Amino acid sequence: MKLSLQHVLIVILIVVSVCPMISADDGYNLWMSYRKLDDSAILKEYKQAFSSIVIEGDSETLGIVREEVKKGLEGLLGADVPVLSTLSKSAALVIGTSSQSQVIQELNFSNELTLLGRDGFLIRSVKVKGIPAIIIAANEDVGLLYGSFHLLRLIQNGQSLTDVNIHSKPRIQYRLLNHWDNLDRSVERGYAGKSLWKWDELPGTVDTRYKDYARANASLGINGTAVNNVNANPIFLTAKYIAKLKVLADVFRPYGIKLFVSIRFSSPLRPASNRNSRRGGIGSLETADPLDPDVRRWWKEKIKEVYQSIPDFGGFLVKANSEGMPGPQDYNRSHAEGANMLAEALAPYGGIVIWRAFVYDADVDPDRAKRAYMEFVPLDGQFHNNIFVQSKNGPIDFQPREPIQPLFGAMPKTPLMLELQITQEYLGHSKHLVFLAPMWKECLDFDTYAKGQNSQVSRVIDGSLHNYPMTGIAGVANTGSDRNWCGHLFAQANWYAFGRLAWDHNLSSEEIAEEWIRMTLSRNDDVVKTVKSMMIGSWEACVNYMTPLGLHHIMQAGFHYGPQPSYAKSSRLDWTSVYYHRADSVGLGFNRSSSGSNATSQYFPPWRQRFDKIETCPDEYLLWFHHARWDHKMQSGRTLWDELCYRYNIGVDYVKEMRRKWTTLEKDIDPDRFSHVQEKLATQEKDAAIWRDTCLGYFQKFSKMPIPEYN
Ligand code: GCV
Repeated sequence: MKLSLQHVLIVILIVVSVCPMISADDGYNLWMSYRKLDDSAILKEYKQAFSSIVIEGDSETLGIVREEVKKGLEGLLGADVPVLSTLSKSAALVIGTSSQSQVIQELNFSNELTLLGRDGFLIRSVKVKGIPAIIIAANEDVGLLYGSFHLLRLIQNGQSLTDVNIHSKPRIQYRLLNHWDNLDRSVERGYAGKSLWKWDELPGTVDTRYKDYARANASLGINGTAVNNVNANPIFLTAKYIAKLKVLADVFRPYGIKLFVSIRFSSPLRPASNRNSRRGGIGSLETADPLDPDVRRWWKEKIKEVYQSIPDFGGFLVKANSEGMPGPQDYNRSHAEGANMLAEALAPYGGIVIWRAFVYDADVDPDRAKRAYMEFVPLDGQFHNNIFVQSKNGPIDFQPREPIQPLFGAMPKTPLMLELQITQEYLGHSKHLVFLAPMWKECLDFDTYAKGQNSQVSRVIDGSLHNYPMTGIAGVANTGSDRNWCGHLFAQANWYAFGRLAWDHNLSSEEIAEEWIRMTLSRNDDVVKTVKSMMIGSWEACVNYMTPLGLHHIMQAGFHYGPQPSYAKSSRLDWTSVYYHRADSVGLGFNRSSSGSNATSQYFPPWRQRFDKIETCPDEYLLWFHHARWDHKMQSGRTLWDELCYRYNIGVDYVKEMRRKWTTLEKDIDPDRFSHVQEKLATQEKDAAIWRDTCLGYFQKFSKMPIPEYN
């Protein structure tokens, strides 16, 4: 069939006009949809300020900057904004480093720039030969990239740029995502579809999504990613896979992102006969003993091979002697000896080791919460200086609420990297709306008292407390191949919040939520207010309907979604629920005080005493540290039993209220995203009630008390 030019034009017109409608609201663009601003006064200000963009210099990163700023400004202003290489006569946005841009050089910001390091940037309104300009200046191109995203964020949030003067640099050096992605594209604890990485297509086919992923991370300042599961398959270090990793590293590089790999400690060994085994390797050695010369040689050669393909390779993430993974203790060597062997081999290339402290060997202590501290604190000072010990925020395992892991503050000679979980393994997967910034802030702001008052966890991990030679934070990613990346639209806010806090842990949850809402959903003040009010209390609500008052680890075995407080039979006692809640006719909770496991002694005073005494222990952690009587008087004046019932109920009520609030936004949110969230909230409400009813029904068998009327 022959098509006339007219037909072709009609088809093109239809496609062009329909496509944006389909793709505009599917969540793919995350917080970077750059919808046109509607406030006419601010629009006028921006239009005047940005009649053109001037970028001097050339590099792959600058190419990205050019494209992003043009796309962003044109979308937001709804006008053409030309990119020029020199300043014309009208106001412009000028972007450059002093080494590549004459305008920036002449402005002579060198003193200020030296304070901003490799990643920092300056955004300032100035006059260049009488012409008003807003400049983004940095020492490196990647700083310009971060600065450009920041400027676009300010504009998306409608902030006035008159007399703008911003200096920004990250408080933490390594800001990483950790993917628990497997070779077969399944994602351990992933709830957003398959893994983004298409290993069977690489290195030949490069999915365009890799770039979009890198762009999203760069927009937040995330500068590294460990692409595979910590329950690592050693195959990632074979030549075949190094070639695939190289392609990813090449895509990520201009976005300022370094590639890291999770390794299996036993990689030098022969492959295991059972493919599903967590032991075995890809080599031909009989041992993986870190002090064995052949083993050390094996790693040196392997690391050399990696760096030949990926010269800026970040390093290794290691889960060793944990949950069946091999490690140095298999050869009677310490974690430090194992980590040091790898660190020595990586050091000549500038690579680092991230050694996880997520260990809970039952032989160390009967209380799981104490084990990591007991294994790692004695090793402080024994790790090479290119090693991080990476620890989860709490002593157990990313539970809805945990007190902080007492390692923070207790290892002054070892850089500790904080590991947070963005994916909602224990917080309702991608079915529940739970904004995690308040949880992470609670951890970051917690004062450990390691060196007296003002020894917050944030100061441990940003290095200011102990002068660490390097600093880091990692988030277990919640991304997948779902069109909207994270499964739940609101789970995007957790990726966003992680990145923003990694850059600046002083930001408040409210600020972060507000930015995200304005950039993603709506700039209407009433909508912003309503959505923010839903998000801010959603974590506390989830704690209430799942594990209030310090309860923990009472979820469905394996799947980790619904409740299963009755779970009592497992190959390991510390995988059951009854081990943790210890409900009996007297009361509820795990006695970790000095009359119990004495985990309270791992904290610095005054927390040690405060947690230890039931009278002074905060209600939030009561059942974490104490076996409290059912009639124990809580701070509210209620008995423990009544308070438990109350908390479960207010948790569920919060979800009901979120659902009601969301319904009021029907006319303000596009239909696709509106109904997507509405359906999720309905599921959340139903499942929150299941949590409440199951847990209260179960605990009532012990308390033998009536469930009070609740309004
Ligand atoms: C990657 C918990 C999770 C596991 C995870 C482990 C870890 O046990 O349930 O899926 O394994 O933590 O952090 O290593």
